[in-house]
Amino acid sequence: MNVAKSIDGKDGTDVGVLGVDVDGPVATVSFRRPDKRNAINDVLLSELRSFFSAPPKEVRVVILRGEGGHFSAGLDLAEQVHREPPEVLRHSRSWHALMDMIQFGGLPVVAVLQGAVMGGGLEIAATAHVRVAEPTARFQLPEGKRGIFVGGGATVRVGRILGADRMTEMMLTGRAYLAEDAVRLGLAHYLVGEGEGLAKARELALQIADNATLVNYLIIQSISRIDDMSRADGLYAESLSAALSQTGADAREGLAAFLEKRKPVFR
Ligand code: 1HE
Repeated sequence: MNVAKSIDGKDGTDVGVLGVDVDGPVATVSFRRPDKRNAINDVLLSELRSFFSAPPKEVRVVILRGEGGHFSAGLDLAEQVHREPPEVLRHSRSWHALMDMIQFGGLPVVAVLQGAVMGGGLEIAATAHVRVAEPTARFQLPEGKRGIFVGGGATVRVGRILGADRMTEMMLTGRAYLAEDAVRLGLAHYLVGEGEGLAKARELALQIADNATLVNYLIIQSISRIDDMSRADGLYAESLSAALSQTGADAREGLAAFLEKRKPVFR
């Protein structure tokens, strides 16, 4: 099923700037504003929200990518007009809600990172559970250079990947991390050759889709949430997740398949 839409509406405004292509259990979701380096405007935000709030039932894994050689150059600066503090607060909180929806919506997300992975683009990339970088990828938080602070979740997500110290330096100097450094620092998990990102993402997505959906759900929810907990609470939450996963049909199938030397088939 391909429900991708065209980029320009009749009135000249952007509509349909998110392509969605469902192939088996994998949905490939593409930012489609290549002329604007996939800068995130309100239409794109709203289409992302629509997709992640009700993904097609058959989808078990999502691939997130940008068209035209860039993941995303971040917030659409052309849309930024002067706003009063309460409006900025609401705007930032709406990004947070969407980023949480992507990270904790229940579907594993694999991101293909090429070209600009900047500002809000890096904030979106950091919600993905698996990140594949091509050699062209440049990871940057240029907000400091634009006279603003981050507002789409970078302090929590990028800050926890890099550590507060590195993120502070990254924002103060506006430096870009290239793909090799990004893998070393954890901003990406895989480095592949130019043009190989989507194929690698698909290979990983299909592997992930083979897992039991409950186990994928627990991996996505529990590990990150336990990271926010005290040691004692984290261990208790781990036991609850184990209790949920080890008592159902998936566990019986996984165990039986191992003993029978075959590939498990999960629901
Ligand atoms: C944009 C944007 C954008 C490109 N908003 N229009 N993000 C940034 O500060 C990054 C700003 N962008 C750049 O630094 C460069 O565009 C790139 C390094 C990404 C790419 O450079 P290049 O030479 O390939 O392209 P270009 O000629 O700079 O840009 C092509 C077009 O895309 C041009 O439009 P045109 O109509 O003149 O052709 C650019 O204006 C447009 N474009 N990036 C709007 N970001 C939740 S808070 C998050 C806060 C942030 O994300 S702040 C960081 C914003």
